[in-house]
Amino acid sequence: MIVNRKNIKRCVNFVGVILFTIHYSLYTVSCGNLRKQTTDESASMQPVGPAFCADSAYQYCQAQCDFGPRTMNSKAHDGCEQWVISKFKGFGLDVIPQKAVLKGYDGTSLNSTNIIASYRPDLKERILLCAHWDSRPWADNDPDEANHKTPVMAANDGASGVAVMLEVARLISKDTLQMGVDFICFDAEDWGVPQWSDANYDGNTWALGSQYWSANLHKKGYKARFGILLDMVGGLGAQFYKEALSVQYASNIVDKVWRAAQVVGYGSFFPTQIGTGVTDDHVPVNTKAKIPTIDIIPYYPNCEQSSFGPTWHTINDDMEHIDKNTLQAVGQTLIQVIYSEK
Ligand code: AHN
Ligand code: ZN
Repeated sequence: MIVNRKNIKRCVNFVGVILFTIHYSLYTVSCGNLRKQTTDESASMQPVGPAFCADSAYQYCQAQCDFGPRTMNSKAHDGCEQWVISKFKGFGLDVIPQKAVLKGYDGTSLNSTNIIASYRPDLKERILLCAHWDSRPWADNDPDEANHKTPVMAANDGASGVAVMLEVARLISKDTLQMGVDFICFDAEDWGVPQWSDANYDGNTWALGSQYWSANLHKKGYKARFGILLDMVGGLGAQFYKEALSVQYASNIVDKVWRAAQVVGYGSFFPTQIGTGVTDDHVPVNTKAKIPTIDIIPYYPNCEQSSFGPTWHTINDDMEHIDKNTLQAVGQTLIQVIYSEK
């Protein structure tokens, strides 16, 4: 076997999974079984809440990809929109589709829908989870230039975040939490100026859906205690270093989430070092909506293709490169954060 960096990472993941399985077998029998609950103050120091089911999240990822690339103004985009809405509604959540026609970097009109799904909309105390659901229309970072105008399947860069949110929604819908949770699927995140374009680079050409929502909240005066953005949370070999802007805007939330990852046994996926800062959906949510929000996004310090990983904006961002272990690490960490919040 050729030992390259990928293989080493696989081995590291594998050891992590074994340790996790031993640790978790104390609490769970299989996906779907509730683990021990505690009521005392030490609750957040030990695993709490249901077992996140990565098989289920993986299926939600696959289901989105089965529509094809969900690029703006496409049939696949419309089909997936209806599917995501019906899934959240099926879990008993209130869903608001927020429609807007947004302008792309070249003036193209983008028919956009932010999908907002609310668990216990009656409660004032709320947590916000978010991810983008659109696919990049161009694989402009592909090693082969011939692919630079081919749409990206976006299994990781799009579907994975929504998949993890759907699995969290499915699990919490079976409980009566004393905390509201909002799930926002932002549209039109990935229409930023392509590398092959002559247009001037402008950071504001990304994250169009979240910019719109932040300036036009779905409910007047909407507030959340904090927000967590999920971006590319299913990639093989992913590690989530602390994203630099998250540390700047909401360091206490970063600490809370990274600690939760440790408690559930996934600290190896969440190094405590700081990675790069990323222009992403959490920026307008912080600066415009004023909700302290962090970004869980991978950082590959040694990857030549991209610091977001080898498949970023390439035609290889497909289900073949999704790892259930990564989905599990992020999903269980979120469950820990949600069930620890009082
Ligand atoms: C920049 O490349 C500046 N931001 C990337 C945000 C992004 C794109 N996330 C996923 N796709
Ligand atoms: Zn992208």
